[in-house]
Amino acid sequence: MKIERIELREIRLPLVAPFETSFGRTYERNIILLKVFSEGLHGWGECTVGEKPFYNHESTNICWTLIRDFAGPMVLGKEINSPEDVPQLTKQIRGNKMGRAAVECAIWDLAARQQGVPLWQLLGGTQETINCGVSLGLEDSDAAMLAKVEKEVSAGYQRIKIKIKPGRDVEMIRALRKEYPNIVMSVDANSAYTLADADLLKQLDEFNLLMIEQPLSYDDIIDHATLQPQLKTDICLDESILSVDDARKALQLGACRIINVKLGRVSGHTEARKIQAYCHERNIPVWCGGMLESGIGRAHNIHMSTLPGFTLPGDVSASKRYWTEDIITPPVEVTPQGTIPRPTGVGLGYEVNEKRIESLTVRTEVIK
Ligand code: OSB
Ligand code: MG
Repeated sequence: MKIERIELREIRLPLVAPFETSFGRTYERNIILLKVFSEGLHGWGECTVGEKPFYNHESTNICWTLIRDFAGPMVLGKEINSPEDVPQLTKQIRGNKMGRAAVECAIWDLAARQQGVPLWQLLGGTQETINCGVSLGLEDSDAAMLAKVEKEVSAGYQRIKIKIKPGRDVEMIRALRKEYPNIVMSVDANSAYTLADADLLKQLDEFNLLMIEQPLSYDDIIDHATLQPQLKTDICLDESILSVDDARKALQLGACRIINVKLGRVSGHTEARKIQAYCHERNIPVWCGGMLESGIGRAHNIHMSTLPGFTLPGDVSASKRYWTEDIITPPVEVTPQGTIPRPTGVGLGYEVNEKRIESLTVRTEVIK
């Protein structure tokens, strides 16, 4: 196939509730969507970048420029035999993986539509349902955190992840564990600590957590390798893992025992599959992280999560937790068992609500 045209658009989508991590609070999303065209068919991608460069170095505006001026033009008009060729076409770009991933993911959807199969099938997915957890943003009081835990446990989610930051960590988790001693619980620090906090982090061991996600710097592997042997709790790396090479190095050094896979962070489905394969061969559990995606990014996450080895519950949860109305129909729904069945339709397997997208659009650009 040859990509004939790429429609870029930015939509503004308010969250149903603010989402707070150690790096800040998000009230509404500004999301870049891509529609790629070839031979009368199209595919959809979503750029999973944040509005501000606080999770990683990328931002919505940075990615807009990156896709428009570089990643988009690099794939236009090129002979693409498989979506796995795309990383090769954009590899001259250093970093900026979320921008590159958005283009690659849209081409995966297009390729699945061309072949008339669901995306999970093209990716090699084997699981009929995926396991779902939730990621709970910080609230000022423990009572408010408890109310959120209560709601999601009753909804059936298999794992509850709590955001932590200095000052909102050990005592908050103690309060939550007191009420919920037996649920599967994890914490995510989004790089809010340093090795000087090792003693504090060790105190989390008493709460029988499934994992502690990214305690130390967003670009670190070495210090995590110093920390992991001091903890009983498994460390899971998120921010630090940008490629299968990073995953290999982190595991070789003993910096973590679990890996969170995010399509944007690792530059798309091709690299995500390499990480999944590397970990699966070694019995290292992986799970799919989330970036407050709209329905298109969420659907890509669901397809990826059907791959073997995605056994731990991911951060892929129901659309209604984020949006009053999603941009896909039907919205993503989670069963009372905390699972999402894999879609049966061609490509992403959800209908994209273009009318709604149009009404949310704040800018557009066509690359051809
Ligand atoms: O670290 O997993 C993270 C959201 C934005 C940036 C980073 C992270 C998150 C989440 C939310 O935890 C996951 C989701 O519900 O989409
Ligand atoms: Mg994380």
